[in-house]
Amino acid sequence: MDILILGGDGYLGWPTAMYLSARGHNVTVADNYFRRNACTTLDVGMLYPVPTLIERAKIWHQHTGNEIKVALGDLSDPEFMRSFFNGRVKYAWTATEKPSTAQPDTVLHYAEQPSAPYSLIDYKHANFTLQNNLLVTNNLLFALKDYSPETHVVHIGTMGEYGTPNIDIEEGWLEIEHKGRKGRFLYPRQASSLYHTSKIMDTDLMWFAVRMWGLSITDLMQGPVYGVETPESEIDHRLRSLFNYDEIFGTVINRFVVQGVTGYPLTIYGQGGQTRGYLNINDTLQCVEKSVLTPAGQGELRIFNQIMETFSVSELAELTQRIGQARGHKVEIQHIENPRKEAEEHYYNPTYSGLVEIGVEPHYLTDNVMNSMFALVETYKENIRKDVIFRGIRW
Ligand code: USQ
Repeated sequence: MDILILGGDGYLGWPTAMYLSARGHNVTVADNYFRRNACTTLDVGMLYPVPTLIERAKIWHQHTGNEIKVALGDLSDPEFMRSFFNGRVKYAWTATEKPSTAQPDTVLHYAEQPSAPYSLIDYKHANFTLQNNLLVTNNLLFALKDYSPETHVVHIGTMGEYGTPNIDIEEGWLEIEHKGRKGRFLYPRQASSLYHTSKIMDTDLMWFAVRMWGLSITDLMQGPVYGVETPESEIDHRLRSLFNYDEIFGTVINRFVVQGVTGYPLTIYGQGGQTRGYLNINDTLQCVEKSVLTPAGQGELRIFNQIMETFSVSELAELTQRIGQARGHKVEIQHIENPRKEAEEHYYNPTYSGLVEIGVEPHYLTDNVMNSMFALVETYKENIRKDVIFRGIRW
């Protein structure tokens, strides 16, 4: 398949590009380096330096002979987005002289500002989040309508769209009976950050485009992802995904492992009863691949909940402490005042069977997996900056 990955330089975009390239697909990545630039501007630190997208594509090509085409630009600019569908794309790097101009069979849409704290730094970062995330999605939908309505979109949404309701969470849709009549609606959504709210709005835009123009879209409601190593990154450490452990871009498990290694007391926000569905980065890759191989129908918005198991923050802290201490680290647990506004004790019972039904085989957060994350972070211990771990961006 011809697969275009929007946001191909990010934490998930680059590992996905290699995973699909290794499995015989023709992959193009597009990115504007938002994530790297934001990390530099906000001085958040990264566990290790990561080569540019072009360098990574060249390293991948040297090792495998496979080509990942690179295009650099801002997808919130409609002309850049449309260039992938109207034959005007200008690549920043390709391995071959004449790149194919075929329209993609699939577009993976990761090109979003992905951080809840970033979206609430101040009104400027809130505006950027809304502007980038909604315009990229809208530009994609119009490009498909105008040039390529049969292309299947796989979008990364978030479990945070549902919030933490006091009823079971279904996979995207809810059958409602009201005054004796029944209808099927998007499951009620109520996010607890502006970033998560932008993803709700994405879903609404995509649902509109599916109804009006018959597009084919899969929306993956993903939970927080952990991990870094994938089979493809094991080929050469320079192919590893970027790894953040700061308050803005680091997800909680990755942060806790770094805190454990560096002796920083684990930052449990509030009571620690916040429960979420988590998944290993390797399962993100599987879920996306299975979704690509079994596309949604034309005129279908298909929604899967992309999580493999649930944990509370306190359970994650206890696991980190147990594994860290067995490896000789001093791992303290601390509860700090929650900078976020979120329920700290709540009901949480999401359904997540759809992806397993299309062939995903879950990896779980076992002691072995935690040990391998610790082992990797330990090798970069000298790089860890304690000053970026907590800065207290308040809601
Ligand atoms: N938390 C702590 N201490 C920390 C960091 C986080 O207690 O040091 C808590 C948070 O308050 C939250 C939970 O851990 O209750 C998860 O936080 P997170 O930062 O790992 O995840 P979140 O902000 O929800 O966002 C991440 C990704 C986002 C994705 C989302 C999925 O950054 O792109 O959409 O996970 S979900 O959480 O299911 O909405």
